[in-house]
Amino acid sequence: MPSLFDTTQAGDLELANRIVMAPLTRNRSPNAVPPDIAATYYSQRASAGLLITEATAISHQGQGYADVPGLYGTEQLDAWKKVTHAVHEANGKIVVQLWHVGRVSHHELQPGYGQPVAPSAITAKTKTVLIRDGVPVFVETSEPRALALEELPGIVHTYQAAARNAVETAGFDGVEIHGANGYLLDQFLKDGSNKRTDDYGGSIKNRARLMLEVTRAITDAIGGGRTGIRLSPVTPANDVIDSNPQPLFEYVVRQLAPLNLAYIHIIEGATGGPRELPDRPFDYAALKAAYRSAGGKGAWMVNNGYDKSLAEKAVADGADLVAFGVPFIANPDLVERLRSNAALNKPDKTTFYGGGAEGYIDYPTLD
Ligand code: 8OZ
Repeated sequence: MPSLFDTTQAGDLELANRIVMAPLTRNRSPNAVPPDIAATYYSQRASAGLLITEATAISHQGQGYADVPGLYGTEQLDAWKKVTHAVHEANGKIVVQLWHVGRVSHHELQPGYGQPVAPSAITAKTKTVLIRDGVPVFVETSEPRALALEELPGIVHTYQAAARNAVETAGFDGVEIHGANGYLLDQFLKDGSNKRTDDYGGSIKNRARLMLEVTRAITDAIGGGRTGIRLSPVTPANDVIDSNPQPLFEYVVRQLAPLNLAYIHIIEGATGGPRELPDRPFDYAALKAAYRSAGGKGAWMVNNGYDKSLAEKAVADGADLVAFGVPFIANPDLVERLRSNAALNKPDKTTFYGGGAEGYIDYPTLD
């Protein structure tokens, strides 16, 4: 019976254990450049089998929140290089999460103060964060414009360029495509936000097209074995829902199967909330079976509200990797604490988003 603490393989990535640090937005990157202390923060957590960075914008257009990092400028890539170097020095593995927020943005964050972009011109009933007079404030997202058909190849190309830069310039071990939580690719996937009448809207096949084109472009550039993807079939995050997610997501994973991805990362239930949604049941075992029966060999990563006993049960039930989010904010040595059944530090929510070293690199480790 495999244990959480056993080594494993995810595509080309050899992992020291099955415990993954989930992507965690921290809003500490003014001008989209990760600070020097990000190298400390990530390397402190390098005993995780795999670190997934906070969501990182592939372009200025892909930005939706104040002080989140990017991966499209030289200064940003140089800063990430310091992070990957520090993690590798600590014998860790790190992939960067590639992010385009789509409509979850504000015109003040967009190039030329333009409108955010989306599959359809429908404003998300959700908030984003701006910094006003040095203080983070929540604001309504701006009305988006629908992307023209002619713009979509450029979006695919931008994802591909970001993946190439991530691996070749910034030194990441791979990338995770952020296909979850109501951002651009999820907006195209789900019928609540995609009302297009062209080849990218309507049928399941059409709504999944952009995500699959992006994934294929990335695997062509850096190899499937260094590419993962994150999906959230039923989360209500950022006001994006689908009327019939089971066949939609089973289609997606069947199409992903031949790409030989490193892993599929599934958020079960509502992101950061309940794992079960009574009004939106979803059969995750059937999803995984659809992937495997289509020949998918990537590691199956599960996420959302896991503790040690739930994680052990998941691994016993066939999950390959378990991603922990908030516990990693407060416990740089989470792997050792789980292994030795030590108490966990309590996270301080007031320092999750924004600020500096406090609540970022000052959580204590076991002696
Ligand atoms: C928390 C705050 C802002 C963004 C996600 C990238 O939900 C995020 C995010 C989380 O995937």
